[in-house]
Amino acid sequence: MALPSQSEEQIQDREFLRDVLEGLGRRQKALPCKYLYDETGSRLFERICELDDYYLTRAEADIFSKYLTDMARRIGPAALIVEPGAGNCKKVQQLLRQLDSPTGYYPIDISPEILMAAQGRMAAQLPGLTIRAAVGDFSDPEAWTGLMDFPACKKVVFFPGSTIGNFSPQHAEDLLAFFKSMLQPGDGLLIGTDLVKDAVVLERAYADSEHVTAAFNKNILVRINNELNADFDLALFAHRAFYHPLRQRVEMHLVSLKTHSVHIAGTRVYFEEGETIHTENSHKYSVAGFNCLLGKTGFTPVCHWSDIQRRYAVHYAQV
Ligand code: AVJ
Repeated sequence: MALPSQSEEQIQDREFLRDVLEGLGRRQKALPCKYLYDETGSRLFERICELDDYYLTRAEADIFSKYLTDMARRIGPAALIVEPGAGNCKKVQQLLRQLDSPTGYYPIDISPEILMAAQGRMAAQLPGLTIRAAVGDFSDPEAWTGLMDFPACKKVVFFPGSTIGNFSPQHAEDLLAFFKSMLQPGDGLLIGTDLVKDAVVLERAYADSEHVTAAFNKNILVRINNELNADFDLALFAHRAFYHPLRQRVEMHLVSLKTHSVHIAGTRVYFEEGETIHTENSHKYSVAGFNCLLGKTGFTPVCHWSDIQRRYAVHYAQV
C-alpha cells in the first residue's frame, strides 16, 4: 500500500515537535536555539544588531571597515566565499567588493524568506558575481552539496557575527572540524568571536533596555503556540540573561513566573515557579583560547584583527 506523501512542512513540524518535547522533558528544560531564528526571530535579531547595548555588531563592523584590504590580501584572488548562517548577507558585501575577482558566493541559511530576499538584492548590487544560495541547516553536509556547481578554486568559509558562540566548546570544535572536512589544503576560514569581558557589559548586551532581546527570546514560545498548537501564556514567562564566568558564556533563559502547565500538541508540560527554559548560549573567547580551538580542529591560525577596546576579534585561519 502506498503511503500518503508528506509535505516538507509536515516533516519539519514533526521534527520541531520532537525537539520541543525532548527539550522540555529534561530536568533543565531547554530548546534548541536554532528555533529562535524563524522569519520573525531573524527580523528581531536584525533589530538587536542595531541596539546600542548590543556592541558586537558594531565592533565587528569597525574591524571589517578598518582592516578590509588586509583581509582581502590574506584571502587572495579568485576565492569562493561560503557563508554558513548568512541571514541577510549584509556583512559579506563589502568583503566581496574588496576581493580580487571572487569566483562566487554561496550563502547557507535555514530561513528561506530572508535568504531569497538577500539573493535578489545581492545580484543587483554585485553584478557579475555568481551567487548560489542554499536553504538548510549549515551543520548538515546536504546544505554544502551545491558547492560542486562551482569550478575548483580556493574556498573561504566566512563565519562572522560570533555565531560560533552559539555552540558549546565541544560542538564548536565539531563544527569547525566539519567546516575543515568541506575544505582543501590552502582554503581559509574568516571567523568572528566575541571576546571575554566585564560581565556587566555582556549582560547589558543580552538584556537590552529596549527589551528587543526579550521579544526575540519569547518568540520561540510564540512559534510553538502557532506551529505546534500549544497554549503558552507569554505573560507567565520572563526573559533572563546572565554571564557564567566559568563556562565563559552568556546564557539566555525564559523563567516561569508561577507554577503552571502548558499543552503542546496534546502533551502536558509542567513548570514550577522560577523554573527556566534554557534557550541560547553565547560563548566568549580569549584570542589564545580561540587559537587553541582552531588548532585542535586542524586549522592553522594565521592572524586576527581586533577593535581598540578589544571587545571583539576576527580571525583568519588556514587548512
Ligand atoms: C547570533 C549567536 C551571535 O549570541 O550574540 C543575540 C544571538 N541572542 N542576542 C549572540 C543573540 C541574543 C547572537 N548570535
